[in-house]
Amino acid sequence: MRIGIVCYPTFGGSGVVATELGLALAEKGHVVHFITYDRPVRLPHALANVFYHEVRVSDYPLFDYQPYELVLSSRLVDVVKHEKLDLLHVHYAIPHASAAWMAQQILATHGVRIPFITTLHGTDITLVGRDASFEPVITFAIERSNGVTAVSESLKRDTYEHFPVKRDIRVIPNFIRLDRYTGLKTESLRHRFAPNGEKLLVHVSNFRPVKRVEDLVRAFLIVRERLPAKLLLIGDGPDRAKIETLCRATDCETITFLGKMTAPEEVVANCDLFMLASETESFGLAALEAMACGVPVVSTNTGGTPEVNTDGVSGLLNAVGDVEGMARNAIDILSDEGTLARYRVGALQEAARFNVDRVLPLYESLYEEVLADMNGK
Ligand code: GMT
Repeated sequence: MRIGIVCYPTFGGSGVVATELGLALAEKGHVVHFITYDRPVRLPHALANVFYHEVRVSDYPLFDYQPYELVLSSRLVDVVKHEKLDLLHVHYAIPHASAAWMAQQILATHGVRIPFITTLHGTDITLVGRDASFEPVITFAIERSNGVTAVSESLKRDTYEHFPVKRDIRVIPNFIRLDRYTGLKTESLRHRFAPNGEKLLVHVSNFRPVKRVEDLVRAFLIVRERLPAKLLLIGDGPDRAKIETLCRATDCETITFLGKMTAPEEVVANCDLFMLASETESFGLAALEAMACGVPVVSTNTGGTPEVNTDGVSGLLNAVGDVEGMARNAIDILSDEGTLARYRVGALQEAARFNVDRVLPLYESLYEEVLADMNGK
């Protein structure tokens, strides 16, 4: 099959999943064309069956806002026609689903029929999408997509709750390639960050308000009172300066900011516990990546997170904002080596539910169904 993938090329989970999906499809012999405004951060160069098309928006002085969606639609028309694509798969509804619909309509006038699938990732529905100014377009684009998937049961429920959508939405969870997360332990990294055998806690995110990074830092400060521990913060975003100020005021010795990383798992795999304090999280890919490294997770119990982090097996869950509870759970896991070892095994075992070999066929079947529908079979 010849597939076009549209996604955000940044560090966000939706772009990571879209990239990994494209790579896995290419490995199985499909031809994959990424159509994005920048090269996806996790997309390696020069791979068989993988192509990249940049969507370049010119900076005309007339526009206060550049018409990205129109340029994307035009690029999709061009790539679909010239690369003879069979199907488009767009990740994140805004504005990719409506851009794909427009491209589909234009292509029809050229005698080209192509279906598009929209994967809803989370904030396109739960945060950005709930903005009333987007609602009519998102509802329309979801209804007109030839297939729609959501990354968790929770996100599927949220979509029906917040949008007047009637159509079927299929849950296909995010996935990881388990083999990519093995063999990443290095003594040198532990020695660098925890030279005296401290427990290493870690968090990865885009430091947006929805991640409530302050909660997990405050939980860590309680943990540190009870056992020798360090906290590594990976990623960057709008709340980083605020969190840095908090850390400087309380403790700069045990908290380290590592900034954005293209392969955070190289650090995460050497840690003892992953912390996620999000207000809402449709899935929690960063938590799944930690579990795939055999690192247990203390997270909030919001959105789709409980579908990923199984309470009492791969980690422990708390209500949003329950800082003391998060600290208590972290201490429970970390203060006994037997308990930590049990959670490590549990994390790996639960991560295996989301291995690529289980999830990729779900996308491939959907592609086949959608193509058969379009061809009237
Ligand atoms: O978490 C973000 O703010 C980024 C966003 C994205 O589009 O990359 O993440 C969403 O999609 C991820 C991949 O499906 C999910 O793992 C995240 O849980 C989801 N984020 C939220 O729901 C807040």
